[in-house]
Amino acid sequence: MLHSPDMDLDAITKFSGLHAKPDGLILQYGTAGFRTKANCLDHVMYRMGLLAVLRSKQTKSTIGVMVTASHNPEEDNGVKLIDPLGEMLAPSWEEHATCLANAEEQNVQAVLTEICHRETVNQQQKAMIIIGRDTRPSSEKLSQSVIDGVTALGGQYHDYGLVTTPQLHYLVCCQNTNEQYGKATVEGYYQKLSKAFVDLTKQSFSSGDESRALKIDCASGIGALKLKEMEHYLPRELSLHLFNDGTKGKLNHLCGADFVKSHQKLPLGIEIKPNERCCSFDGDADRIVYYYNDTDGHFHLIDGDKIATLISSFLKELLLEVGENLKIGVVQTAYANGSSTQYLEEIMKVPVHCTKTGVKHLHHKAQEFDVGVYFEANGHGTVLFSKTAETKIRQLAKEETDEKKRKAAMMLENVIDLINQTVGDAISDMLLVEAILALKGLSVQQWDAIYTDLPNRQLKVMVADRQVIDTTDAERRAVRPIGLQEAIDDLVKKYRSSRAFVRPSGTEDVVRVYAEADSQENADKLATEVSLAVFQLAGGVGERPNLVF
Ligand code: NG1
Ligand code: ZN
Repeated sequence: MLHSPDMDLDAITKFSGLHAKPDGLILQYGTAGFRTKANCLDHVMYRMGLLAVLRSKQTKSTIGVMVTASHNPEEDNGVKLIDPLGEMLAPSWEEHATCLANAEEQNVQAVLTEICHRETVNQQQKAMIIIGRDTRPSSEKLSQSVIDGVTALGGQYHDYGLVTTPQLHYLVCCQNTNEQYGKATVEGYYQKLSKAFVDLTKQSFSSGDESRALKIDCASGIGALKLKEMEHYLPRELSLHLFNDGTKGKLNHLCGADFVKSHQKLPLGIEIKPNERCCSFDGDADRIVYYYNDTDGHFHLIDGDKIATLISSFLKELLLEVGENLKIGVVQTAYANGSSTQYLEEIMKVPVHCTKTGVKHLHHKAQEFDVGVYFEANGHGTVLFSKTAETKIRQLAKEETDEKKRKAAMMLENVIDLINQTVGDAISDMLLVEAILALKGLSVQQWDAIYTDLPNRQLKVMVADRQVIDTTDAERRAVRPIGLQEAIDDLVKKYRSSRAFVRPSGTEDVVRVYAEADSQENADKLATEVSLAVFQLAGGVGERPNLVF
C-alpha cells in the first residue's frame, strides 16, 4: 500500500475515533451531497472536512463546505462540497466522497491514501476551506465536525457561520478569482447585488412608481436572516414583508418553496390579500417560487418554468437590441410544464434543452450558450453568461455610441452583476424578477397569464429497490424494468394533452411519478395509474397507490 508521508495519520485516527461511523450505515453523495437524519451525519461531516482538504490541495484553490439539508425537514441535515469556481463538486470526487463516508473506521486512512494517489494530491500544498451552515439546530455542531476534519489534515479554514447556500458558492468563487467576481464577504455580496439592482431599476423607480410590495415566506430558514441584513442595501421603493422569518415555527414545516410547489397551495403563516405578489424561499434559500390568490380566492402558482420564461424573454429582447448575434438558450428538466416548453419554443422561438434532474446537469448544459437560462420547475435556477458574451457586453456598455444599443448593453451588464452565476439563488433570482416586473410594469397576474400551466400531479411510490428503474432520454423514458414504459405509454394514450414519466429520486428512497393532462382530475388519475404500474412492475412495498385527491 502507498504511504503519504506528510499526512498526519495519528491526528486523523485520533479525531476519527471522536466522530465514529454508526455500524452498517451506507450513504451516497447524491444530487445534493449527503442528506439524512442529522444524528447519523457526524462522521460524514468530519470526513468531508478531510476530503475538502485533499480537494483544496489538488486544485490549489479554496473549497467550500456547506452544511444544510435545504428543503428537507428540520430533523435532517446534509453536506456538500463546493468546487473552485463555485460549482458543484466534480463527479469523480463525488465517488471519493461516497467511498470515504462509507469506509469502516480502520479503513479511513487507506481510503485517504488511495484518493491522494489517484488524484495526485501534493501533500506539501496548502489547503483553505470555507464553511457555511443553515439555521437547523444541528448545523452548528455538525459544522464543528467539518472543522475537526479540516484541522486534522492541517488545512486552514474560515467559518462564515450562518449563510445561504448560494452565498457560500459566491464566496468560494470570489476567493478563487482574486475577488474579480466580487468581494469575498457577505457584505460584498449585498453590495454587488444591490448596486446592480439599483442600476437596473433606475428608470422604473425614478419615474414616480409607487412602492412595490412583495411578501416573502422564508420557510423559517436562513433566507429571513439574510434578507433582514440585506434590506438596508436595497432601495426603499422595494418593500419586502417577511413571513416565517424563523422567530417561531419549524423549518420548512407547512411552508417554503418545496411545500408550496408540491402542494400547490399557500404556506402557513402568511397573510395575503387578493392579487398580492408573494414568493417562498426554501430552507437554504437557493429556490424560489412566486404565487398569488385571485379575487375568487383561487391560488395561482408561478413556478421555476414561468420565472425562466419571464427572464429569458427579457434577456432575448435586450440581446436583440444589442445585436451582436449572442445566442440565448433555456435548459429545463422533464418536470418542466409542457406549456412552458411549448411557449418558449413556439412563441418565443428560443431553443429549449432537457437534461436529467439535478442542477449540475442543467448548469453544464447552460454553459454551451452565450446566455444560458436554466431552471427546475421547483424554482432552482439561474442565468449563465459565457466569458465571450460578458466581455462583449461590458465593452459595448462602455464604448457603444448608438444610445439604444449602449443602454441595452448596460442593462445586460446589470443583469450579469445581479444574477448569481455560481448556482440558483433565491435572493438574486427574486431581485431580477422584481426588476423585470418593475421595468415592464407587469402585475403578477399579467406575468402569470403568459401561458396557462397544464394541470399536473407529482407522486411518490415506495419500492424495495428504486435502482431497478433505469431511464433514458433525459429521464423521460424507462428502459427497465421491462414492460414499464409500455404500460406508461398505454395509460398516457387514455388522456388528452397528457405526458407521464417515472424516475428514482436522487435524494429520497422513493420513485417519483409525474403526470400532466388536460384537467386536474385526469392528471391525478394518470399519476395514480402510473404509480400503480410502478408498484406492480418495480417491486412496490407498503400500501398500493390509490386515488386520494
Ligand atoms: P430528486 O429527489 O432526485 O427528485 C430533488 C428535486 C431536484 C433537485 C434535488 C436536489 C424534484 C422533482 N426533484 O431531487 O429537482 O432540486 O432534489 O435538491 O423537484
Ligand atoms: Zn435548497
